[in-house]
Amino acid sequence: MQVKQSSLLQSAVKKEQWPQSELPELIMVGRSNAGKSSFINALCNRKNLAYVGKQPGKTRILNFFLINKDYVLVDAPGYGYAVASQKTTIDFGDMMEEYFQSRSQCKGMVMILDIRRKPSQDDITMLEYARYYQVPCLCVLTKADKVSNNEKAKQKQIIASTLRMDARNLVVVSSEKKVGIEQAWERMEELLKQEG
Ligand SMILES: Nc1nc2c(ncn2[C@@H]2O[C@H](COP(=O)(O)OP(=O)(O)OP(=O)(O)O)[C@@H](O)[C@H]2O)c(=O)[nH]1
Ligand SMILES: [Mg+2]
Repeated sequence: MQVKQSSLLQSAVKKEQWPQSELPELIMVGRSNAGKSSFINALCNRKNLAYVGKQPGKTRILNFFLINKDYVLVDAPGYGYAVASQKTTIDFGDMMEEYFQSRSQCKGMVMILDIRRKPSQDDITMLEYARYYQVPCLCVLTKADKVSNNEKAKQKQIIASTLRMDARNLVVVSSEKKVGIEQAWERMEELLKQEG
């Protein structure tokens, strides 16, 4: 997909601030530092649209991005940040449940995972939320530039089996080297164009 225009539609700390848009929307989730913001930047061919933090766990809000006036991508806060308090973790779960429950324009969840790491319990829990609310999921394995081809294939298998997902629902990308971004858009557009 050619992204001609992308902009921050809204930064929201609470539900009342979520934009009223009726455009199809995808929520991007992943543990802190997995590479969500970098992936959104790569998708939009922008350097600094979504904030790429040097310090993990910086983004504590939902950022809604408008893409070509057609779609909305939501950058969710990274979870699993080591020093996040118990309270923050609970708030995060509440926020996601609130989002899935009430955001009927949400067409899917895109989970960003660092290809080098085994998915965490938090990743599994996020997928369970989405499955519970019948939100389709796509997994994007990023930072592919950091591993060999052998390692890529091996990690893909490990990640698919840990998450109990079909390996076909995993897309391998590098936001840094702009590899796999077009394929990721294709899969994301399939989700965005679903009826209902
Ligand atoms: N080599 C390489 N580094 C990457 C890639 N994607 C992200 N990074 C790096 O990984 C770090 C974290 O990336 P972010 O995009 O900020 O991660 P995030 O998931 O948005 O993190 P939070 O907002 O803290 O949850 C940054 O230093 C990025 O430069 C990639 O494809 N390749
Ligand atoms: Mg981020």
